[in-house]
Amino acid sequence: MITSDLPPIVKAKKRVGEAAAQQVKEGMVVGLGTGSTAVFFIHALALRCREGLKITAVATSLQSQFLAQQLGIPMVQSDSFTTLDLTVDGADEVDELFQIIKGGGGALMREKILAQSSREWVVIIDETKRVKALGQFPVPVEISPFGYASTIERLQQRGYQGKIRMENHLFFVTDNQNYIYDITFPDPIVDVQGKDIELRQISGVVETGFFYNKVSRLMVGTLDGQVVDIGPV
Ligand code: A5P
Repeated sequence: MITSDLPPIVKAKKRVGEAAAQQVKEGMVVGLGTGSTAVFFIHALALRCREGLKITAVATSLQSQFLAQQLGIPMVQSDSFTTLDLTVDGADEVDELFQIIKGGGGALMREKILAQSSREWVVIIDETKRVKALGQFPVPVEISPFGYASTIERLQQRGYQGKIRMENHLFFVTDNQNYIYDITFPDPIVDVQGKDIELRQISGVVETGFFYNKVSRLMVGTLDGQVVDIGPV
C-alpha cells in the first residue's frame, strides 16, 4: 500500500498506532486492542518482533488474535493470563475527563477485561474521537441472548432507547456469544458512571461500552500529521 495515498484520518490512525508500538519494551506481556487503529499498532508491533523484540501478547478479540498470529506475534493462552504490562487499544469517543465509549467493533467485554488487568492502558485515537461530552456515538451494551427481548424491554423502560446490532440481516454475535444493544442518547451524557452502574444492575446486561478511571495515557494522531501524547493522566 502506498501510504501517501491514504486519507488523512487513516494516516493519523497509522501514525498513532506505530508510535504506540514504540512504548512496548522487551519481555512485556502486551494486550492487543481491536479496531482499525489497533490494527496499525499490531502491524507495527509485529515488525518490532521480527526485528528481535521478545514479548508475548493477549488479544481483545478473535479478529486481533488471528491477525497477531498471522503476523507471528507470540500469544499467551487467553484463559491463563493474570496481569499484563501494557494494553494498547482504540476508542470510539474520549471526553475531556478521559471517559470513553468503546465497543464499536463489539469487543467491549474482552477490551474491559484487558484494561482492568493491565498495569498501563494506553488509548490510541485519531483526533476526531475527542469530544467535549460523550454521547454522539451510540453506547454498546453486551446482553445475554437468553431473555434478550425482556432485557431490552427493561432497558427501554428505564429510558435507554436503542437497537439490537445486526450484521448481514442476522443478530451480531460477540466473541462471547452474546448480542449487542446500541443505546442512542438524545443529549450529551452527564453522569457516565451513574449510567454505567444503572445499566449493570439490569440482569441480562453483561457489559457496557463505558470505560472510565482506566486510561494511563492517551495518544492522539492529528490530521496535520502529529502524534500528541497526553499523559500519563
Ligand atoms: C472495538 O470493539 C472498539 O472498542 C474499538 O476499539 C473502537 O471501536 C475503535 O475502533 P477504530 O480504531 O476502528 O475507530
